Amino acid sequence: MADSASHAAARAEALRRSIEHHNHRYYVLDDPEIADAEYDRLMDELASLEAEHPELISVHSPTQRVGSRPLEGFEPSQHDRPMLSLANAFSREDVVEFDRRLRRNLAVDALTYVGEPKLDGLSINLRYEQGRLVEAATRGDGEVGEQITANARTIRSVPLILLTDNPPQRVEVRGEVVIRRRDFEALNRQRLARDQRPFANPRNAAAGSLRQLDPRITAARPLTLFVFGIGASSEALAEDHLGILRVLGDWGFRVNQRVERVEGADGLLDYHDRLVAERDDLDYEIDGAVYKVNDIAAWSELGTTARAPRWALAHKLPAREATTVVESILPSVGRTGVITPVAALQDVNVGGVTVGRATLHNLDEVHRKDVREGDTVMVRRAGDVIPEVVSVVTSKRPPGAEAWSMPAHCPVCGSEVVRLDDEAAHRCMGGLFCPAQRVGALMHFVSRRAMDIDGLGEKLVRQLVETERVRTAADLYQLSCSDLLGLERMGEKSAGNLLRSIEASKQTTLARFLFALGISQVGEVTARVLARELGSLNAVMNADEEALVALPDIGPVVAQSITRFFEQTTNRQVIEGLLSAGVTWDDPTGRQENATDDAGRTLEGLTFVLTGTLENLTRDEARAAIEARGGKVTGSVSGRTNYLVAGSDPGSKRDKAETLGVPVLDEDGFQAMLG
Ligand code: 9MJ
Repeated sequence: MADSASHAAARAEALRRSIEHHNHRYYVLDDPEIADAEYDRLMDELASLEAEHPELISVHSPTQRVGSRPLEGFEPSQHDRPMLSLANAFSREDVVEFDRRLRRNLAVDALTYVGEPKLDGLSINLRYEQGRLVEAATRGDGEVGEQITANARTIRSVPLILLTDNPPQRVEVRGEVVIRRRDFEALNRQRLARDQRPFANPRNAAAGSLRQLDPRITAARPLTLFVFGIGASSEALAEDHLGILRVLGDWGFRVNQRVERVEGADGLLDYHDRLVAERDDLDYEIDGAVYKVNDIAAWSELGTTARAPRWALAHKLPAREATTVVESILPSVGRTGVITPVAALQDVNVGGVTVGRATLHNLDEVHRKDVREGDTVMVRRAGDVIPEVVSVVTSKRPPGAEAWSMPAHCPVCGSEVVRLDDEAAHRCMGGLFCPAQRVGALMHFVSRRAMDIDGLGEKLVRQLVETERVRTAADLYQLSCSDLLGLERMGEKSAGNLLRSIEASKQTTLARFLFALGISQVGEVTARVLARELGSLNAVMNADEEALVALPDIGPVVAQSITRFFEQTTNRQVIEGLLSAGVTWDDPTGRQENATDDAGRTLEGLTFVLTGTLENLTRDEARAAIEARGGKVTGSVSGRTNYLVAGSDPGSKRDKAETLGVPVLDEDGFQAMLG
């Protein structure tokens, strides 16, 4: 027995070391040695071992990174050594003067420095005892910060155990937590898709993520730690700063690759210039260069002021923000019909690039920031992302400037613009007709589960639209062989195949046809309900909201979207075109296709709400799976909700479900329920 326990302990230790090693390869060196599946297998083995032998679990196990429960609040945490800020230099003269002053104070002719990019994130202090992470804290006022240990543990580039056999007894490691640019863009895309307000910039996102009381939320945010030094240490680690950074790298931390040894003031200025030139290519936001004297013996000689060490300097980079005037606010129609307000600006140079437009995201954002035509605004450009309006200088507002409103009609096609009740976005309702939406609408129309026209990929659809051979779906049925032969890489054989495929698609079902129209909120399942319950296209087109809401599984938002769609004369014209081209169905209800689904209506009568990201299903797929089993999906949690399905980063819906006592399913629980 004792033998098997000690065997398990040894195996667990070996697994932890191996996992930490691969973690370091992946999250710090960006150079994994094994496939994700293999890594998962190691984690699974460790987790089962720990489940069998709970006495083996410790907070330093990689399985425990996201283990903790939400906190009530943050405890204060006193740093062993204060976290000072940095003195600033705004000009080249400031840098030359810094070097001159230090050389004078040290009575030397020349100094060697270390140049570092100054990352724009949140500084943290990590305390390790005997090589194990015991506490993490924000900078706070420099003396006392907030303890965020559970959150820091979720950051994969924070080693839980240092990769060394002889760590100091106690040491503070310091660095900057950031969100890399590509991770930030993905995070904001995800937030917009969930109608959550996007973060203004990576810094705010990183700061907000670290200050979450629930570490599970932090765990879902793509945070990265770059270390730049140490605080108090029970042992001297090296004689110079580069040596310290080397030791930190050996311990498993990420040290910025653009850290360099530079000589004298000329070296510093040259380092700064190169950083400015490379700024847009960096994957993280920086707001300056940091210069540090390399020789640590000189640090105590130079000492510190009340705020900052005398041996270091932050040299600011040119600002990426500028003020300019909003000439007009234009509604811009995207390929799915979503209308984005865009500010047309008086051209302005922002950090070396001329900016003439900035996104305002959606109408709520325009109102929240209260941006009006004629306003003077602050705009920000960060890397390659679309410039944004940050705020309005209200003192400069011209008299009579009026609040902006979304136009009632699409600026591209004149169809009605509607905001469906539970969406942040406004949409053009002319889905079948609007030139801005042509490619998107056609791709959907021809897709396998819609009209199922084989051989029409996106490239081809684009060519057909760009050469104006096709404007609406109805035009597809007018294509001739000679129309197709003029296109790139289109031979007689493929043209013939495509025409046959188009011809074959004419015989369809009403359900498929309704789905193919691409009505917002109408997926396959709703299309089938409409076909089954109403029986004919005319009945669907003429149903009012009241009649639609009376149908099973159709709520007010879907009903509104359907009636608005068919109210557009332009959409009706396209539908007429399709019918007169010969699109038809014998079996209006598509009963055959329904048959298989009706067999398993295991979720009949149950109402679900979806939140967060599921790993193996998109939101639409999860919805379809529920609807196919007779269940219903609604947008918000209420007393009538039977289950909340919560993926990662679930947001406020989860809190609400817990308050109301609504059971919460994770992805596994949900899959089990689907069978
Ligand atoms: C940042 N933010 O990247 C320091 N920093 O050193 C770097 N901050 C720093 N160094 C001493 N690279 C105090 C702050």
